Amino acid sequence: MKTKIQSLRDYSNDYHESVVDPEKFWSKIADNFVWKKKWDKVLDWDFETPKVTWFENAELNLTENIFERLLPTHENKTAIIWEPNDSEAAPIHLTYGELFKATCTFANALKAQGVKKGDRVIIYMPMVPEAAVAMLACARIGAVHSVVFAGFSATALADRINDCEAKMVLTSDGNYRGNKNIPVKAVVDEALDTTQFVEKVIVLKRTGEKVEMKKGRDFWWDEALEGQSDRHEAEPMNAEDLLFILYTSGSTGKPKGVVHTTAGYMVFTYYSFLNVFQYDTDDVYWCTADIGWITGHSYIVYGPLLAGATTLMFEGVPTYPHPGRFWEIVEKYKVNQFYTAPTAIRALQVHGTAPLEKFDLSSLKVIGSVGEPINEEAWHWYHENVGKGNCPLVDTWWQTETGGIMISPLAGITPNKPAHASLPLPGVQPIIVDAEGVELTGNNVEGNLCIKYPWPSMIRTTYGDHQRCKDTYFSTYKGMYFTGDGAKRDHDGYLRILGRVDDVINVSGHRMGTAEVENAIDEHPEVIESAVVGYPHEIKGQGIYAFAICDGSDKSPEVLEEEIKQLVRKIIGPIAKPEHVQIVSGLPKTRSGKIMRRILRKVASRDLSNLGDISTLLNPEVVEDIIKGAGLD
Ligand code: 7RM
Repeated sequence: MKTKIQSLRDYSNDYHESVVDPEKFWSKIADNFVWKKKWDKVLDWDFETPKVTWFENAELNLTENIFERLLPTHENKTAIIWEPNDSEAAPIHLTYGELFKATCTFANALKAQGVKKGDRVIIYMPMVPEAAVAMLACARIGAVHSVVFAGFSATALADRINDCEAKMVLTSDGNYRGNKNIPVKAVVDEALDTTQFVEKVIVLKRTGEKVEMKKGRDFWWDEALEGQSDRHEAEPMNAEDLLFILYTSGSTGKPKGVVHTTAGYMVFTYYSFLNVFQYDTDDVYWCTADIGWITGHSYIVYGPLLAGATTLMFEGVPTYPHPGRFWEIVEKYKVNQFYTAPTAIRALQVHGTAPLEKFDLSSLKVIGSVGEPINEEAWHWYHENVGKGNCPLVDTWWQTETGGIMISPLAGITPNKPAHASLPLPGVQPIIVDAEGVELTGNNVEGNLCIKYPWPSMIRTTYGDHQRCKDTYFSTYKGMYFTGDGAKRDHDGYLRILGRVDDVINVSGHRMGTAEVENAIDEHPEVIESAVVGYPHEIKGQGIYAFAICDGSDKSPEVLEEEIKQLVRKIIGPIAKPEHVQIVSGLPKTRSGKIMRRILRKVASRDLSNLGDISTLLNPEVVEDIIKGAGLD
């Protein structure tokens, strides 16, 4: 069996084999890698506990499968191209040979600072090559990285540090993002005031601004590297040893630490990268995500590097210094595969096609989308203007919890259907169920999306709280992994993802739990109760709309609204700041005291049709007030 699928027929055959004999299928893919010790059993699982073990008792180090395995043929091939925020500044090209040395040197530096196998290391950094090196160095020594998006607040960072009891934080002085310079080290300092686990902080000089360095705790990156050897013997890891923790929002409580382990994640990110993007040996591949999200982990760093690809990393934002920046970069590096989010497409769509026409995009072979459902209009705009009508568009559906792409066309192989994630990858067994969990077979069905069989890169647990993993993903429907998304299978059997069916809002491809935002709002001393919902937003996909009761406050609603917005920004970060805050006299409640979000969603969407029956509410009179307050009467 070839690893790379080359035709629809290959796809059908491989898909069939992966379902009939998953263990044989995945063991053949795993044979591409170097193992210090082979597995005793490919898969052991039950979705009740839940417990999932891939490649049981095997030993390996993921970075050996990037470096030692590929160096004989890839020593001088570019591994990472780094394009800085400032378009005039010099880019960096790192070959596989250079990246290996950088990884080993930093691995030795981490060890010298006391980091051991199993320790948790927080990476709170800009999009610079050192961030990728840091991830790889952790994997090299067996430390567990947890990358925190550098746009999160000190409180959000502190919560994550405390949850995983991180021993070290890797950060930078500042972070260039478009015309902004974000003082990240200052945020780390503030976070560390409320945590007790972190012993050392290593700080990369990026912007050169003055930062406070705490003696004995804070060290400069260069200082930490001094005198360290560029050779390092990889730590042998068990297949199921933790590779990383990545925090993500759900419908309840604080963000959960999604745990990914070594071998299964390695096998699946490699396999999915090669097949979805149809990467060829000399291609230049670019994914515009941030390494703070799962897309950055799987498809900027691990998948591409395991496949020996050239992966481009961009520090900046799509519209700086001009709205053609993405296309300028595509031309500059002759990018072949370009992978971005619908929100970025819609934001660029606003500028029309003029910025696109200035640049030569003829190198593009494949364009991709991820993070949220792509609407048909954006799909066509992207396909026609960026892909010039002749690049396959891969609409890739997956999640932090799935580790890798689950449902997607394979570029140039699966016939393209606008706004359809289309077909599952080999080894992935999605099903659509009704509210009772009964599988809806056949075509033309719509319901909740579940996965009924394990895949190698699936979530193993939520860090420190296995019960929460069980409750969130394996309890809604017995014996299945529940995605939280709705989906439809059309008359051709192609899947279309309809978006979240739980209390998760997808803002510009970033997941926000309504409960998380409500908790932040409730910190305001004058807020008695709040409710948060999502509503359709032209560019962001969804926007955040908050309702808050502030009885007895002397402040004007305008003042309260602004204070609440700023508070959420402070507690979680700019991405969670509500677009709208409406001060209300009450929230619509059912007789059992539950907030009727359905009504609030209608108000937030400015669509009062089919409001439904409100007579069963405990307080039907507040609905009129809310409608009036929203200016909809
Ligand atoms: C990769 C990523 C996961 C949630 C997921 C969906 C939504 C992601 C698509 C999509 C429709 C897509 N991980 N989602 N990709 N919806 N079509 N191609 O985004 O954990 O941050 O978010 O994102 O709702 O459950 S994530």
